[in-house]
Amino acid sequence: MFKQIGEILSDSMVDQRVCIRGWIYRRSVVGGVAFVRIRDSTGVVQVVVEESRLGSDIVRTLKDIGLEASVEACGKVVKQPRAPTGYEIIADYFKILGYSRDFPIKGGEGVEYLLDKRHLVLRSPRYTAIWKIKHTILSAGREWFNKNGWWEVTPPILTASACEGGATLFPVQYFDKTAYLSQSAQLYLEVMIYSLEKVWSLTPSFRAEQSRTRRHLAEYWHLEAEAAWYDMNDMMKVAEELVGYIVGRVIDERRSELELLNRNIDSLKKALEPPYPRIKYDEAIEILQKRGINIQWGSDLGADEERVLTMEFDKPFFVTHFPKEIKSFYMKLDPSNPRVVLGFDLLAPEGYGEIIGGSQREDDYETLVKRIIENGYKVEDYEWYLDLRRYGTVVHSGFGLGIERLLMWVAGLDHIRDATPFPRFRGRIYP
Ligand code: NSS
Repeated sequence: MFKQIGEILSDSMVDQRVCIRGWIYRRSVVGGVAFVRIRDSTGVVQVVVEESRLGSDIVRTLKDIGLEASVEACGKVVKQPRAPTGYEIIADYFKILGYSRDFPIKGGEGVEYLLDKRHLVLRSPRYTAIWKIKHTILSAGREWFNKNGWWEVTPPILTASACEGGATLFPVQYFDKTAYLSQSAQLYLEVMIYSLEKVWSLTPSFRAEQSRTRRHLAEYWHLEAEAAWYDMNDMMKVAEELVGYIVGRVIDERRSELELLNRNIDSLKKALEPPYPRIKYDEAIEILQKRGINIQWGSDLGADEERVLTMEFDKPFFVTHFPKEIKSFYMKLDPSNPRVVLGFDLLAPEGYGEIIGGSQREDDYETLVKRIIENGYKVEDYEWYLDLRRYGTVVHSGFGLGIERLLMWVAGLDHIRDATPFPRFRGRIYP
């Protein structure tokens, strides 16, 4: 019966009669012959429709029809070096299933228009390649945790308190109260380690980011891990092994998609070899100052600063020991220098910057209460979280990996909106 296009693009199919179905991706009509490129989820093949075989009606229809009409076709496979994917089908049967008139994307449209037409744009081979790479990233991430003895858990999305600061919280009407969409599962994962010790989750996270940037979404997929008994270094090892494993799986399984996106695979391969370099925030500031960036100790590293730092490394690298003022309340203060926290970011090379944020958690009750107050939160909102320090506190650490950030780097995308089918930003929630 019907074959997928990917299956027929091979020498072993030459001279066989096959049937395919899909959508018209490109077409041209020269004299009495239509050259119709058809795509499905697996590839593109050229189908040759000749007036002399199939009549003039179908060729005339193909001349006028819009792109993206759905069709089915049968015919013999021939090798054709001049055809875009090396083979073509000489049709003995061709049928239009779903008409398309004046398909609204012709090339050269602006960003906002294309976002309005996102439901149609997503079909292009470029996006198809991106979704497949994302699939493999998700599958490899899950597999890494499952193979290494971690438990998957299901934290809530409707939450009562902030994890990553009040400024980016999305309030929602929750019966007669206000609740918030989760920014991170972390605080709930911290609860779960007292039951399962090593836990992970994959959930949507929400950030009401006020400005639109290349690397911020209002809704993104968050892969998070938390483990009892792990200190910061133990957790950084988890992060680098996880990332190395995911990148390895993508290179093995998604090579043709990476090639379609013109991704330099040799640069990506450098990430296959953990350990990744580690520098302290202090060194990061020194490097930036040497490179002529006007930044003082105590300032946060933004996208621009991170980009400069990534030029120093050809694989992912960690920045650690940030000033406590620029990091979250739950990060453990470094006992040897309590001005800084035992926190780490993992930055992707080639200009990409932060893909993971993590830390050892403050496990001391008194210090944590002080940190909650210092950060302007109400202690009563965190009583349940403080209970974890009252009843059998342990050393523990965790991190969160932004799936779209990782995908941006792995696939070599310029903008995070291309890393998710339906991007959400301030001012836009369509479609
Ligand atoms: O704010 S993070 O740096 N850290 C946390 O949320 C911790 N509570 C995670 C944890 O320890 N369990 O966010 C983690 C990652 C960050 O490195 C990015 O890769 C991604 O989440 N992230 C985002 N991706 C896309 N858009 C936005 N707005 C965004 N914010 C964070």
